[in-house]
Amino acid sequence: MPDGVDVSIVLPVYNELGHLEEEIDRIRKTMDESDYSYEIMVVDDGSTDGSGQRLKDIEGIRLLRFGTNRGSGSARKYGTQSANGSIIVWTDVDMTYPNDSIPDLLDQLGGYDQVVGARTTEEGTVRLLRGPAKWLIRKLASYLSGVRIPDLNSGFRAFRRDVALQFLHLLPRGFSCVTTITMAFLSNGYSIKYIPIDYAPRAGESKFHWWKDTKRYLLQVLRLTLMWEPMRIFGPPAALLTIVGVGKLVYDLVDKDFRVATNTIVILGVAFALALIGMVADMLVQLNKRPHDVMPATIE
Ligand SMILES: Nc1nc2c(ncn2[C@@H]2O[C@H](COP(=O)(O)OP(=O)(O)O)[C@@H](O)[C@H]2O)c(=O)[nH]1
Ligand SMILES: [Mg+2]
Repeated sequence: MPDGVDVSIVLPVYNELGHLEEEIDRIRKTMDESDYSYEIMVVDDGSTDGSGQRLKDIEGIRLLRFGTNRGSGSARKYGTQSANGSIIVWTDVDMTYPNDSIPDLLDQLGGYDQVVGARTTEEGTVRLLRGPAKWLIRKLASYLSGVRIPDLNSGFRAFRRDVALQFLHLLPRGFSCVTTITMAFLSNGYSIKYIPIDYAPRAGESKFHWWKDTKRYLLQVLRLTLMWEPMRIFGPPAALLTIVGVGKLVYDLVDKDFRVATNTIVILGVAFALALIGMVADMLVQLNKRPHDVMPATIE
């Protein structure tokens, strides 16, 4: 495989035997027809259906195999780490994403640090439950990062490797790694462009567990916000309690003849504590800033 290719396409694989080659073939075909030089980097961790063996027989791909299963996030992380391309593409190997239009995705990257294919419909498993839960988490993430996010957990994206390397150590092992890379870029001043894509029914079985993985999504969004924008979590409740507490204090002073009620003191005390925690957290964020950020994408 050549060093210094334009694009590395990182494919996490876990039990996708039925359509593995079809996906790799259609990616190869579309990339061969494009002007981009590329490598395909497949990461299998402990597939039990023979995907790993099959991959060994496929020529012209770079293969990373782990004996222990850790999750798609871990696979994407190590794939990205060992990739040669200056641009990384992440996608699924399950026939859902329009992998035959990866060059179109790449064409959109100019002037941006990341391009994400935003799904217009939610075709996932347990759609009724997954839909509202994902909507809520997406709204929360939009508020917490201060940017509108049309699709928080799309698995179809291209981004600059040098920017992403700054955040690779933060990627969780599981599915919320796609959420993490979005929030890492947005919260650190990098740009993301969203383009609408179609999303096809999945071949084979989804590895997403609606309850376990949704819980992790939520936790990860909160964790990342605490890490980069803590005031967005502590600020609003502190402000609200201060307003309520001061209002109550004035009421006590005027109407209750200066006898300040216990609940007034409790409310003001909690407001003060929240503000203080927020400020200390914010100070930690400022102190931990990197001295040399990778510069955001410029326009020609
Ligand atoms: N290496 C590896 N890949 C995984 C693992 N879990 C899922 N994947 C792959 O990650 C991609 C996304 O998983 P998928 O089940 O489609 O999740 P969904 O799109 O959220 O339903 C697919 O290509 C899977 O084969 C894992 O534990 N290890
Ligand atoms: Mg999928």
